Amino acid sequence: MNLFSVIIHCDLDCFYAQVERERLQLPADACVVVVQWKMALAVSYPARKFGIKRGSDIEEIKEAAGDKVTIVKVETIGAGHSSGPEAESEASDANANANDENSSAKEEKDVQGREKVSLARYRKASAEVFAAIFEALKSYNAKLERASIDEAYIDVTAEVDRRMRLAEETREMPVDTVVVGEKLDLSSESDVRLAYGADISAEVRKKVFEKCNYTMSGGISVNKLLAKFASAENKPNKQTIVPENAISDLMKDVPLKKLRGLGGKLGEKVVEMGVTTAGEATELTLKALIKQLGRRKDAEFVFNCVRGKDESQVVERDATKSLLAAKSFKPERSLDVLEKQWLPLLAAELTDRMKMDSEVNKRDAKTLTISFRVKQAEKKGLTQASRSIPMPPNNNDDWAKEIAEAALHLMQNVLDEAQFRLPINFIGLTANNFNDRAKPGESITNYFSAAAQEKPEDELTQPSISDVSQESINKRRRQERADLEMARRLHRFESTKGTKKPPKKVQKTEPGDSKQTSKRKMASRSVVTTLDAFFKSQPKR
Ligand code: TTP
Ligand code: CA
Ligand code: CA
Repeated sequence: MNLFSVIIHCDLDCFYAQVERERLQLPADACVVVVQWKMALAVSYPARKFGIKRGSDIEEIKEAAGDKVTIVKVETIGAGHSSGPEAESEASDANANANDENSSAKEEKDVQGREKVSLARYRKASAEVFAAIFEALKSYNAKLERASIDEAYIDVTAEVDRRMRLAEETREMPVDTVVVGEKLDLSSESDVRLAYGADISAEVRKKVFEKCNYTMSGGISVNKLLAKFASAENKPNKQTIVPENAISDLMKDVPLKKLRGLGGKLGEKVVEMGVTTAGEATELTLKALIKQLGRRKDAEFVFNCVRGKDESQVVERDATKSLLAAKSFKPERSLDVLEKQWLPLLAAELTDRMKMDSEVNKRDAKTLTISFRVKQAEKKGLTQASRSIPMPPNNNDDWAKEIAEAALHLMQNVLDEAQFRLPINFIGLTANNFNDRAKPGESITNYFSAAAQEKPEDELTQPSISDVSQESINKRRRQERADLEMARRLHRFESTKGTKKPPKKVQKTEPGDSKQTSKRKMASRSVVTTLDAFFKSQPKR
């Protein structure tokens, strides 16, 4: 294992809930729950004290916290109205909006049938966060990989090298830093490097807080796997170091499903072998793992992962590889309904996002893919089908219409094939295979774009279908135009970045607002270490 790498993983705390708290100008300690179709998606940390979790039902939420909690519905687009920022759901109405006793289950179902969720608000917030992260890192030689809408890996190895060479300052560990294990081993170069990493992590988190008022948690370790694990250890608004000497102790009790890559089917297959923690899994031989998992590659991945080993690199990845507009709905037997209602809505959403993406990321999608779940004639259940064509050019106002028509045509072709037929209960329109117009060095601006590789936004829903109004599409467009303007402003701001030298004296950093800092005690196995004297005596490299 390369113990000289320093990797930071940062992840926003209760991201959508923080976005809504800021939008509604609520205090830092507000209990905010963001719900989608009556189920909690994001829960602020104060609200979690009432036992509210992701997945909690809206009735449970009200029962647990009554009027102490602000429930905000995820914005939707579709028929009749938009619950977007320009609609009525502003601060004072936010509670009424979701707490309205008259909104019966049936009405909710109807809304699901007409509308789809829109993550535009959170994408925009994500762009602002990444702009702040860039600002914090701009004069450093750091690699950044955007891992999702609210998290990133940063390889700061080179910057740590530089700081170690310059180390003259007296410094302390950032205040909100937790070290897993006894303490940092000050005679180990790897640990010293992590301490420098903790400084950088604190700087990044502080910048995000100053610019966006969002708290973010950080993990600092020698690889991505451990950094990701660490960032989740002491949420919210803390950063956690996993030093080398703590790895084996740490892995002993870690549930397999908490490790990156083992949360899903692969992890389940390992659990089938009678182990539940990473420590237990270290007893499994590579041979046994190959036998159980089939592929040597998977077995090796698991073998290393449970030992805290991860060779994967931070890949400088900026913009998302594809843009997706998707909707799940009640199985639909009429192509007419799909043609009139869902395709225009999805095509409008996709073209709006492509226009914004084109401006910000200086690229154009070459391929349009339509994917949908369709019935297989011979078998029970639905199966995924997808077809791609060259993206229709954006040369007139009917771009969305052309895309909807092209998608319909592709869908008809599939339905003409003997093995497929209606119904369909999911449609996704994807723009991918981008043609890059950016000049070298411009890729930094890519971060102002939408979220990373996206999943269908409302896969879990089973609504029915009715009319889609042009008005709500127009409203959505107005909002996207405002978003685009914001992205442009951010772009202008970023393009003026200078080559400021880093400050000589590293300040003690205090990211975040103490009001919002968790009162939760640090884990008993963790201590905060002062490195004052140590850094003074470090040999120069
Ligand atoms: P997470 O980072 O998983 O969670 P979180 O930010 O809400 O909370 P934490 O402090 O524990 O990190 O997800 C980021 C956002 O993505 C979250 O606010 C809501 C959204 N999300 C979904 O919409 N569906 C999901 O299944 C998950 C996991 C997240
Ligand atoms: Ca998060
Ligand atoms: Ca996350």
